[in-house]
Amino acid sequence: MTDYDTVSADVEEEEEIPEDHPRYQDLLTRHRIEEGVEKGITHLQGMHAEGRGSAFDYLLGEETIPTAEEAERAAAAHLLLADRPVLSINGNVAALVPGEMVDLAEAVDADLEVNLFNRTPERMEAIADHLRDHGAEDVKGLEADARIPNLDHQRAKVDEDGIYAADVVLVPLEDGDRAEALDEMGKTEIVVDLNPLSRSPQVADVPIVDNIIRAIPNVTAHARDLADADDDRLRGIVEEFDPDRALEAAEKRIRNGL
Ligand code: PTJ
Repeated sequence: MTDYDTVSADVEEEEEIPEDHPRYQDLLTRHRIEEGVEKGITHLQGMHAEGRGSAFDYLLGEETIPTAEEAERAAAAHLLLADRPVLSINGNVAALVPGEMVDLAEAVDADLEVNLFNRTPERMEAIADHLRDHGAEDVKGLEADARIPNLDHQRAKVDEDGIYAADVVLVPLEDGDRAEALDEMGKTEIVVDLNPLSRSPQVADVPIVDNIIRAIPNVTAHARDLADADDDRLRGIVEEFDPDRALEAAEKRIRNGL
């Protein structure tokens, strides 16, 4: 029998966390964020963000609800239809799902771009290196030769041939005004956020209310499943998806339980 009491904050390697622990996913997430902070990838504020996410995930039952699964399929269809899809990476995303983001970028032929709220050259480099260690060939965001209009903080800094020129952008884990500014630029936005009331999912074309640890592998699996689908079929999936219904269903699950 596993002695769960020995699974404490002093876990050094994630393999030490027993997979049959009832809070396995949460312990794994916490461990990756702590490690991200130690490596200079994740900002200390990322721990607060993770705490918020974790509370919502607890209320959602720590599972992918049916409307999130629909959103993940719609996201895959959007990314496959896109001419210039870009996946945006911040310090939490880099710590939690680096290899999974590289896999998704490969599955839908998207670029990866580092975009930070607490931007420093050291963190930009550390995250780009971390993504390269997980198989990324080209990492954008370091040039920062363009600006998102109507946004006066560090997240406005983007690559001209990356987020600035993208038609579809995946925006994970940020409750902020960038999503609105990207929306004003006419971009299609896919947002991953466990809080359906956050600003970013509220303006998204596809709000995915799910833990990023589950969401990204699911989007990749749908993209692989749809790899041979023609554009009409992909457009059908996109049109069938209703963002308001998805947000309502997630909020209902959080407020009322099952
Ligand atoms: O790396 P930087 O400098 O760009 O900073 C990134 C953080 C995350 C610190 C910054 O974007 C931030 O402060 O974010 P917020 O405003 O706390 O928003 C993060 C959102 O992500 C919240 O709505 C959380 O509920 C949600 N969230 C946190 N962890 C997860 C999550 N959603 C999905 N999966 C998660 N694991």
